[in-house]
Amino acid sequence: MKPFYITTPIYYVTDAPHIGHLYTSLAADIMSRYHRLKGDNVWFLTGTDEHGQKIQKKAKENNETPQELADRVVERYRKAWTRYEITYNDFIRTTEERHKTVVVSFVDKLMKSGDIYLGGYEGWYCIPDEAYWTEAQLKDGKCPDCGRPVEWLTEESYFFKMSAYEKRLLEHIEKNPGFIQPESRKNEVLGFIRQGLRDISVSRTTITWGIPMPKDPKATKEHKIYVWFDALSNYVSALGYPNDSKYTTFWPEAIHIVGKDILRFHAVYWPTFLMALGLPLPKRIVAHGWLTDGARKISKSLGNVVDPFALADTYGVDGVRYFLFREFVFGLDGEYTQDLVYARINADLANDYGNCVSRTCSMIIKYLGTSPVEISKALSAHSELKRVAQAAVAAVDGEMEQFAYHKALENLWRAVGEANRHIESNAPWTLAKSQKPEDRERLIEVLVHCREALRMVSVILLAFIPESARKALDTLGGALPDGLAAPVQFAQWGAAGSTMLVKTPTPLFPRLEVPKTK
Ligand code: ME8
Repeated sequence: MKPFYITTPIYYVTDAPHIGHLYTSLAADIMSRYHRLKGDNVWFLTGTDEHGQKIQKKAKENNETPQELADRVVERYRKAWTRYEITYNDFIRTTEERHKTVVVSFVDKLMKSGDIYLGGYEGWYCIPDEAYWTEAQLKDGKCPDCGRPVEWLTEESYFFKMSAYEKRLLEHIEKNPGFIQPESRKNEVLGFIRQGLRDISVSRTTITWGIPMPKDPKATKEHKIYVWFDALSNYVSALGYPNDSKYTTFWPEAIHIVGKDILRFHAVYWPTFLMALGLPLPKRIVAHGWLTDGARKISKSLGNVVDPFALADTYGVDGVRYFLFREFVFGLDGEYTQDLVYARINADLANDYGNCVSRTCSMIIKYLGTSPVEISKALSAHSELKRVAQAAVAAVDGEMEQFAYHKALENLWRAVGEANRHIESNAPWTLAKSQKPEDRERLIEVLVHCREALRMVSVILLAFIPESARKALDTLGGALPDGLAAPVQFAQWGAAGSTMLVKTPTPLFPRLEVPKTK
């Protein structure tokens, strides 16, 4: 079995998840499910980022400890992922011992090799404001916020020698064209590196909520490890680095899915940390765009968040899963509006797909009887629908390899559209009235082809809309047999054999009532 390792960012526990977090986690879930269908050995990691100033500050505002805040919010994430049937294999929290030990061992190693060194952070400081300013930010040599005098401050800090890895990182990106995806984002990263990498501060003396730096007699203050160094290490610590076989199996296959906001941390900081540690780099880093509202990123701080639970209540889990990956191009920003969700669900899911499954099964029951029928002959006949369905399913793998979820779905819907046309143009209800044997044969052929095309499409849809696809397959008499090594092969024409135990359909996606806007 081919190992396949996919990760989401670990989310901050400052607040409950919103539609943006959901989007990334669903992307990883769909990809995981698709690779399981292919028979790969999948490891899907998600989790939460629980240290740092943001969390410390938020906990203080709430009058709770950072750990209490983390323990409370992590449950919101877990519940949301359960609601959306997100099939992660592991959930890491950075406050867990298994993680902290690895982070400390990494820092220790880099201190010994000299890649992390003690230095000073220098800058202007406004004591009343506790704020650092650069020379350029000062106003007439004074604090730009309060106008009071500033002092030159040197704060002790540990630095990571990122500058030493600039050339190697550039070479790696150039030699491995698929390392950063999509291409446009890769160019942004290259542009950033070419401006020159500077050593970065990897410790903080001003915060208490973090992993302590290893003891160092040279340090005059207590340092906590910089939250990004801590957080990025989760992808390795969660695999049980260094001794667990999960690490050796999965790490070389790692694919990180991230939002474009945190690409630099993943495509510059993380690879240089790994180079310094002498560890292999992840295979791919795939950055997606933002879901926006009025062209502004949807985020808690902008106050325009959309709650995953409310979405599921209104549109259904599979409605949301489908919408997000059919409507938007992974990699580009996507403007979220309610109207788009209603339109997609009603047109594509209720009308095109759900209705086609329903009418096909009803007609099979009505005209062909529910007993198994001899269908091999019908299956071997040619039709445009057969051609389109086979082409659609064959194209999916290439699209998924490119993380082009929308194209995979677009292809599958071509087959669904063709099935609907096949029904309209052959009018099975007319054929059923005829007494001619060739019309009877044609009737069987038309319905068998529709059922087969829908069955094939539904096998792939198990990755996208799992519950509905399972229900559709069951109705179509094509439930996935247990124990298939690579279930995706069941999406081949004729793979379900020549019996067809179709069931009375119930609506897969009831049409949603679109609220009237004023
Ligand atoms: O950055 N559209 O956590 P975070 C699409 N802890 N995706 C969005 C989004 C939006 N409007 N808003 C958020 C952190 N996301 C760090 C990560 S990883 C080692 C540490 C998604 O809670 C997107 O994946 O701020 C983005 O990168 C992530 O949530 C940021 O989550």
